[in-house]
Amino acid sequence: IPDLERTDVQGLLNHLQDANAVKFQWMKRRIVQMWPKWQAAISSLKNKKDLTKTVQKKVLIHIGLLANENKLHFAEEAGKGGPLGELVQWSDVITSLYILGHDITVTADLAAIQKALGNVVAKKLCPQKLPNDIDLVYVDYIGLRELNSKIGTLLPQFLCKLRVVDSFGTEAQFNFNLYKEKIDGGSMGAYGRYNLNLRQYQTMFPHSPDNTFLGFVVNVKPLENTDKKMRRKAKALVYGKHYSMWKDLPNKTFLEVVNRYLEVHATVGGGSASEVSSHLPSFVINHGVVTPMEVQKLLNESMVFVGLGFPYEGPAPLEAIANGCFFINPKFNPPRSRLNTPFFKNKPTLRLFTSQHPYCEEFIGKPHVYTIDVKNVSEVERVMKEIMLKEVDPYLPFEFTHEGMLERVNALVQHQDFCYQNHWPPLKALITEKGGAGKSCKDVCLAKGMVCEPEFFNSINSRTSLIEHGFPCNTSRLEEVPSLIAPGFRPEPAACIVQTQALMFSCTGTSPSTMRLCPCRKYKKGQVALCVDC
Ligand code: U2F
Repeated sequence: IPDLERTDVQGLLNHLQDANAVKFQWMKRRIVQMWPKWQAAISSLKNKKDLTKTVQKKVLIHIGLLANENKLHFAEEAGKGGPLGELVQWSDVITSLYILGHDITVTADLAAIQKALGNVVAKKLCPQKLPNDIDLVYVDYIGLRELNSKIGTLLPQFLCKLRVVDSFGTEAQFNFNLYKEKIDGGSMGAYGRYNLNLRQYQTMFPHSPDNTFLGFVVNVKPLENTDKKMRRKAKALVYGKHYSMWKDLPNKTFLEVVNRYLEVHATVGGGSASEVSSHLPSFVINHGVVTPMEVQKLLNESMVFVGLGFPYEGPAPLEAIANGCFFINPKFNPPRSRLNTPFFKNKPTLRLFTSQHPYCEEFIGKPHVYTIDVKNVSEVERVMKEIMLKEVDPYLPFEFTHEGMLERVNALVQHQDFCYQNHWPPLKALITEKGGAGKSCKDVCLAKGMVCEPEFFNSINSRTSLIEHGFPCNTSRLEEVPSLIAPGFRPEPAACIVQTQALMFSCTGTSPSTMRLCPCRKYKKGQVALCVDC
């Protein structure tokens, strides 16, 4: 039975202990600051859903990126312009699991996780003694690699319990360890090849339907009328909290255009004041890296939040839109990916980034988001003129609210089970669609207002199913192969393709000559990870 009466934040903070007090400092502050919102969200969810029937899970959480603080400096850099997206997500995942009443253990060093795992024998997990009372293990790629190399090869009974928190997503060809074809881009080295169910990779945004959208939450302060007036006083806030994000900008002219209309503010750190300011145009009013509360205040006073092209897919643009700003989202043409961009070179995905923030581009769009080529000064000028004449209301998709996250995490923890192959979402949600040649199932489903649901691939993976959906498979040759585009039909020479390797099912796989049969499902409005009746 879950403990659903956790009203005291101290109970959660007690779980975040480490000899190095800095490790959890930023996360603890976020948790304390958001605690009243979490409390309101769980009360609201309890009114809508009977949570007393849910099952309490024993959950181990290992934050690998903090366990390597001496090399990676995530915690130390948190207040100096270093990456915070990951700390945002970990804080929110931990808080969700705690508030939903689960029995959690949080570790951020190798010795601590070894202890938490219990029966670890001389660098190897002893199969007979595997701690079988642990239901779920949340870890990141860094932690997973470390477990594997320092503790020993992970056993199937343990692997199926993993949930790998993975910002940018992992595709089938990077996960299946016997994938034979050459993959363009960088190495496979650091990531991938774990043969997990792809839905065990849990992402920050709903960008990879093969994986699970886990998410995070966005802080909103309701706008007062006076704020709206202040906004007219016209500030722009630039998205870029480390001077390195400004240093390599090919062209800062567009900021000059913005500055013709608005005062340009920023929160940039990463070095001494003189080092930082040497990389900023002189008209930029720099506040230095500030606390999340101060970011929110600046956003409340700003009219527009301006992307520089990096960082990719962070939380900040959602915060800006939720606090009533327009977001100028730099468009990438050609799109960026592991084929042409060092940042993505070794990431386990071939996903194409058509802008700095694809979620804002695809899921939010106008009137909140302007995805434009910022090198094109006249386009920036046109957009600024348009923005100056407009008002926009704050907007936050439900899936990024505290309640939205609790609803989603609750559903995932209760229903996803990769050890006993529990089938979820239920098959009744399956809607099968035929795709045109060269189209991925992600695109085929999206074009019909749905999402690709990998859980259902198995149910449509047969000659019979291909025939039922109009492919001439009673007369064509049958190819039974491991394939990223199965099930599907290739007209020339005519062949029906059926999958023989479940780890190769892929929502994103395409071939110019093949039409795919796709497992789609509808989703709850504002909560893409869930379907209406599941
Ligand atoms: C992304 O990580 P970032 O940390 O660079 O993402 P941001 O969108 O900049 O913001 C993270 C948080 O930092 C806060 C802001 C956000 O909640 O309110 N913040 C702050 O506290 N003080 C400031 O002065 C400015 C911002 C992404 F999330 C990661 O997954 C990627 O690894 C990384 C690189 O692409 O980008």
